[in-house]
Amino acid sequence: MTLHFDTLFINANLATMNPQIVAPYGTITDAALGVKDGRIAWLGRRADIPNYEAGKIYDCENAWLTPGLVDCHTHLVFGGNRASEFELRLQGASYAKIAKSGGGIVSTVNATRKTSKDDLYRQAELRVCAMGKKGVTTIEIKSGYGLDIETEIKMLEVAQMLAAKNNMRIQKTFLGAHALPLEYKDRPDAYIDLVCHEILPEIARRKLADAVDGFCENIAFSVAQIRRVFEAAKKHGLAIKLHAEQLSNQGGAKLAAEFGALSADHLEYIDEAGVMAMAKAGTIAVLLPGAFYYLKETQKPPIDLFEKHGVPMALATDFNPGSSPISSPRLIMNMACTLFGLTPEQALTAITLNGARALGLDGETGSLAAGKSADIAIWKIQHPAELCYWVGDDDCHARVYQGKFMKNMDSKDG
Ligand code: DI6
Ligand code: FE
Repeated sequence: MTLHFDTLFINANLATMNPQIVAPYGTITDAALGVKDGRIAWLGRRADIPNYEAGKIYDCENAWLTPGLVDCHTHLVFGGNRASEFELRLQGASYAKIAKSGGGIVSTVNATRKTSKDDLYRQAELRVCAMGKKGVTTIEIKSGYGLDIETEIKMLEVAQMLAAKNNMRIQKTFLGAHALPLEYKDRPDAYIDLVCHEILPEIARRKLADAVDGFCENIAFSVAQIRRVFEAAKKHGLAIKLHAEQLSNQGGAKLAAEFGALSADHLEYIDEAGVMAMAKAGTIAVLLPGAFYYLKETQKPPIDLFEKHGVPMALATDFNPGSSPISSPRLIMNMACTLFGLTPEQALTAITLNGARALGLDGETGSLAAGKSADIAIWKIQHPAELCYWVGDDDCHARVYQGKFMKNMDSKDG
């Protein structure tokens, strides 16, 4: 039998992140990987390759191939920026205090409402391109800086346009319950009505979202209010995610688990009962050390409890203009190790396989395995731990998305 490949990568080291391969990182050294019709058709030791014909052969010169990185939690479509709030926070104002005095998320809502769709697109496209250079092949983008029907739709349409044009898989999440817009001041339940009865159904009708998210926090929405949003999401067949226990323990993670959420995110203040509920429901813990660092938080998420109860951990940038203006997944991996105590192998698993699980995409991407989409990042390193070790110089050498090869133009090597 002869295998036919469009492209065969040779002289590669594979960090497959496939849990069925027992070596650390699911490593296969002296490997080859064949791609056909955008999917991984074969991978293994080069010596074991069967008869094949290949349209192209790419010599990796001993580079490491990892799954394309999955950034499973971002807010990267937004207008304006919040550098002035950064200055205020450096002078001692807290994130919660700024939010309560009308700044924070609501100030980005004002800017996003005012920004045209084309301008939002242009700004977001630069961010997506920068992430592509850093080895990302899948990005989740949330709405939530509109908080009215027009702007929520505008944001999700921008996310959709980004997907079509940028060789990037984009998952869209509707985050209507992110903050209370000024026009609903002191009427949170009326705003939740608007989300559940008008905005969410219209977004579902237009197929603009894969999932629904909310911000369950004392500066945002209560468990009872988020419950109503989740009920509406269920009714429209949308997956569920939640910003939970970021600044206090509200019991959001338990609620998310009750609704079979794909993920609960942040989780600094989660307790053991919340972790156990997530374990039972198969809900992924998405850790966001960028926001923890940027807000100078001190309470860390309970990594030991996630490990004890077998809750898989994912990692993401949380790229947003307020609490995490950070577009580097590798900086986030470093922070996960230095601040939260993950091992480099856990960090890479978290931003590949478990990131895909947090989006319900692990059948499609997140590890190097035959049958999955050929989403690959190619790195000129000697060992995968270097992905967490170096800080600052974090571009990949080349990237493959659905079998399409893209070399980083400013890559220093050959
Ligand atoms: N938590 C976050 O980390 C982002 N949203 C949220 O609910 C921050 C959003 C922002 O500050 O603009
Ligand atoms: Fe967030």
